[in-house]
This record gives sequence, structure tokens and C-alpha cells, in this order.
Amino acid sequence: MSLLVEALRKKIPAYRDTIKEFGKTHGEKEISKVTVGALLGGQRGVLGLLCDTSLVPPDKGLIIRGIPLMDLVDKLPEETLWLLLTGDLPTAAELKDLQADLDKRSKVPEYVWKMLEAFPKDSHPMAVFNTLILAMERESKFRARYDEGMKKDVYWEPALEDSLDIIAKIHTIGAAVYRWKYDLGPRIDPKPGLDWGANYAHMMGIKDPTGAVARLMRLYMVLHSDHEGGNVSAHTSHCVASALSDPYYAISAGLNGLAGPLHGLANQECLAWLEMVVKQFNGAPTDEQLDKFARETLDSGRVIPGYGHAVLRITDPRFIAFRKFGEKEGLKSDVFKLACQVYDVVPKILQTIQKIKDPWPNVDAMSGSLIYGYGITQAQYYTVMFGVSRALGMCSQLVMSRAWNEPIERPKSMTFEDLKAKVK
Ligand code: HAX
Repeated sequence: MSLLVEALRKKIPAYRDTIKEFGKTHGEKEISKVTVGALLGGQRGVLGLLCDTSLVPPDKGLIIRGIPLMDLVDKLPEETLWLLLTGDLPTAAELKDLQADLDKRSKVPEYVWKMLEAFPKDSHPMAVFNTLILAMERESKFRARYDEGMKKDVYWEPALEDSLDIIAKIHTIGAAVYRWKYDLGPRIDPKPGLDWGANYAHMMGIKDPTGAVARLMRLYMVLHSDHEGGNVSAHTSHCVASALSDPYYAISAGLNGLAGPLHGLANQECLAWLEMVVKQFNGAPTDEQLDKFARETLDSGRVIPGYGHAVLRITDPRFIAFRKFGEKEGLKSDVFKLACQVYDVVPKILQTIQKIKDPWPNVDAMSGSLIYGYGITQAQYYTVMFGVSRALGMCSQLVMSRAWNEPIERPKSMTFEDLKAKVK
């Protein structure tokens, strides 16, 4: 038995019992209200989900299992995964055990590569990536055990098995999509013994003489790993898994949500926006030119990608962590410089628009420009990197939900006529 399973077997029964007991005692207590504004406004502020892996206080940003993100920037993605799942950082022995376990699970089935080759080259990398994850559903241990009639209390174990199988392969698949999509040569196999984040960079085949790309990839994978339960990707995967669809279905569903421009695809859109700026001004703009360009974007009815957030009301600490990384590494890149300049200009404009609740940058305002500076210039691919990382959080949330036997999600809807009658 792996040390991770051992750790979780110690914790999960008590976790489940406590939640069950809590539900019995406090089941009728009201914790949130749903206004008409919330119903028509994407349920903002409605407290309707339990998620123990992480929390996003509007004035603080991401906190993973009680640890603020800024205290995790030097951790490996595998350490973050252990933290997300168990609530503790792993010891050196636990980390090694998890890494060895992931190594053992890393072989991608051959049919996945055949499918990859069959895609039209103009397919969006996210569509290809998501399809390949879903294609592996036949490997699901959760579904096999469910069909055999497993007991509810052990659902989390094959859910964890599937999750680790997915995580062990997802960076290999992501890297292969990159090399295939941009004709960069044959796939590169994972290097045994190399950590998960660095291996992703290695398999993408990015030149990395100083090790900076591996460092960036580790950071990227930690920063994007989780963002509590209500964002589109987490919530979608959570909802799908609540029907006991196995993790392959659930993660792929979450990734499909991540592919939207108001969510994960914003990093692609950010880079496109910066490229438009450079094209318009034939190079670096002045602050005045940037201000004018941003206002024109808003006047044309479009959003400034990378700015604003449904929950946050401060500069996203993930933005700050990325920026610090670029500065610390002495990144000399015009796009990175421009993204920093946008931060000086755009919030001032957004602050003057009353309806915008958060004028500050989110993670996407910096991630793409940083990656670009390290030679990953194909913006359409960026959301795949986000997805590789977000699988850590989605899988962890899914395991925790099965651990406490969360029931199938089924909020009630109403017609507009019903709504009008209720308000009267
Ligand atoms: N530029 C222009 N308008 C913006 C804006 C921006 N960056 N951010 C918000 N607004 C607008 C909204 O479109 C909305 O306008 P309407 O009422 O006319 O529809 C209004 O301001 C109120 O929005 P809000 O309450 O402040 O924000 P929401 O919770 O509705 O939406 C979004 C949050 C992130 C979707 C929004 O800020 C946005 O579209 N930002 C740009 C896209 C982006 O960066 N998305 C990535 C978010 C982080 C993430 O999930 N990454 O994966």
C-alpha cells in the first residue's frame, strides 16, 4: 500500500463521520440566502458547496489547506497534491513514495497516441487534450469496482486510483499535444526520477540550459492547481462526479469548462491582447497609448482579459508570484515587460467603471506573458498547461467528495413565471 493511501485511510473515516454527524445536528440551519440578483447573476455569493482542499477569501486569495499560496511557491506540484489530498505537507519519505507511485503509473496507452495522430491539425489543443483524457475512461478502476458492487465507504479508494493514474499521465499527454500540434518532432518520453513539473517541461522539449523552465513549470503547476470549489472547472467536475461518473469523465468535463474565455482560456486571450497592442503601436506603447487601447477594447464591448474576478477583490497572489518569479530570474522579455506595464495602466481605468467589482489582475494576466518569455510562444496551447495543473485540484476535490459520500448534486430550478410569482 502506498504511503498516501495509508495516510488517507487514517484520516477519511473520521472526516466522513464528522461531516455526517454535523449534517444530522445542523441540517436545518440556514447559512446563505439566494436573492433574485444572485439567481440571475451566476449565483455569486451563494454558499452552496463544500470544498476542503482550498479557499479563496476575496481579500487574500488562494489558501491551500490553511497555507497561503505565497508560502507554497517553492513547493513541488507533488507536494501540493499531497497537501490538497491530506491537509498536510508530505515528509521526504512520503514525497518520494508518491513520486515513485506516479512514475509506475506513467505509461500512456498506445491507443491514445493513435487518436492524437488522427486529429485534424487545426483542432484546438484543449479539445484534443480533453478528448485524450476522456478516451482513457476504459481504464477506470472506479467504474470496474462500481460494476462489481463496491461499498459506498470505499468509493474514495478507486477514485484516488483513477486520479493518480490520470495525474501520472496528464503531463505526458499535454506535452505530446504540444509537440504534435506545432510539428516539433517526435514525442519525448518522461525521464524516470525527474519530478513531475520538470518532466513536463522536459517532455515539451523546451531548451532549458539554466533550469529556469523547469523552475517555472513547477511554479506554474503549483499556482494553478486549485482555486476552491465554485469556479467553472472545479464545479463542473464536481457535479459530474457526484453522479458517480468516474474521474475520467469528471476531469475531462472540468477541463471542457476550463476551455472557456472567461475562465482558463483567458490566458490565451491575454497574450492575443498584448500582441494586438504591440502590432497597433509597432512595438512597446507609451502609457497613454496603452490607456487609449484599453479604453477602445472596453468601448467595443469586449473585456480586458486577465482582469477582474468573480471572487477576488485584490491583485491575485498568483499574479504576484509569477511576476516575482520573472523579476527574480531576470527575465528579459518585451511581452513580460508589457504585461507589467498593463498592470500600471489598466486597473486605474477599470476602477472608474462602477459595474466592475474587481479591477485587479487575475493569474491569467501574467501567466501567458511569462511563459512566452521562456519560449513557449503558442498561446492557443496555454490552457492545456493550466489544465494539466488544475487536474491536481479537481482530482483532490473529487476524492474528498467521495470520501464523505457526498450525494448527487441536484439544485432546484424554477421558471421565470415562478420567479415573478415568488417575488410578488
Ligand atoms: N473587462 C471589462 N469588463 C469587465 C471585466 C474586464 N476585465 N471584468 C468584469 N467586467 C464587467 C463584466 O463583463 C460585467 O459586465 P456586464 O454586467 O455588462 O455583463 C460587469 O463588469 C460586472 O462583472 P463582475 O461582477 O465584476 O465580474 P463577474 O463575476 O461577472 O465576472 C470575470 C468575472 C472573471 C468573468 C470577469 O471579470 C471577466 O470577464 N474578466 C476577463 C476575463 C478573465 O480574465 N477571465 C479569467 C478569470 C480567472 C479565471 O477563472 N482564470 O481561469
